[in-house]
Amino acid sequence: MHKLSESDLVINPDGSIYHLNLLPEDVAQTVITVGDPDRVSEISKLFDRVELKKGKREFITHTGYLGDKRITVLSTGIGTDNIDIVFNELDALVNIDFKTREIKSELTSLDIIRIGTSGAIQPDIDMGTILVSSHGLGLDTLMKYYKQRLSPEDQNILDAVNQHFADLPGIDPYFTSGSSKLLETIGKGLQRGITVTAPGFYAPQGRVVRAEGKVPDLIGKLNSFKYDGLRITNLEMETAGIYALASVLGHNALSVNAILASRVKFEFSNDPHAIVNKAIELVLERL
Ligand code: R1P
Repeated sequence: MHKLSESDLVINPDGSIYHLNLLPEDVAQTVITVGDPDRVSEISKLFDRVELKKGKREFITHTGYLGDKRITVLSTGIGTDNIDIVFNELDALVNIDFKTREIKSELTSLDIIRIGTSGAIQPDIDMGTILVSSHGLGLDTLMKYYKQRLSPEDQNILDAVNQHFADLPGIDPYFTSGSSKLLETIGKGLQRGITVTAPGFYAPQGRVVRAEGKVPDLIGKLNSFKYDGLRITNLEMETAGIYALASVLGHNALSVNAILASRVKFEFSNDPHAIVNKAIELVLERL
């Protein structure tokens, strides 16, 4: 069996994984990820019992129980560079034996649900909508570094995206479906669509403040894509990385988006907390 080196898998002197600062027994089979570290306690305060609170940098973790169900809620911070760390370390915590540094013979699939904020890019999607990502389309470069195997259907959709994006030089997206199991349970009856994951918040999402963007009409380009009833519905900064790495590592992932803004009507909610709380309550009820 291959033994992972001390520099490939960094374990702290207390036996915890390098960035997340967690021990293998700290992680539940159901994991909720959020971008904002303050959102962790907004979720765990709804648990019946919290058994553990740990953290390091932007990675705050609370594990507890909702009834009999053990749940871990963990903040990732912003962006797919953080998703790279969180997903590799979560996977290591459940699928690598930290004593022998070998991959376990029986692998665990976690159920991982992102609850995050997002902006709509279709005019019929109102602020306050809770939308699940049927797929993630990544405009960042994370998946340039991992081998990904796409289903034939996902490959067809990605081919159509590439054709649609042919006049956007330098943008070479990756594409992954969400977990069909979680879409049918937690995502049941909710609005769905392809979520675009951007490598930034301003020009990479078509915003203009002072620095001039160089992709003309990015939002128009994204919201005019159509494939067999599918369309791009919203923009944020983690979903595609979550879906792609979950699929590479064999975990089930779903992204639940609290729509705080309309990027086509140029509106931003005056009560973002209420929308995020609605998404949290909906997910916890369905777990
Ligand atoms: C940008 O403001 C952040 O908000 C969204 C984006 O994906 C990005 O992380 O998600 P969170 O509310 O989960 O942080």
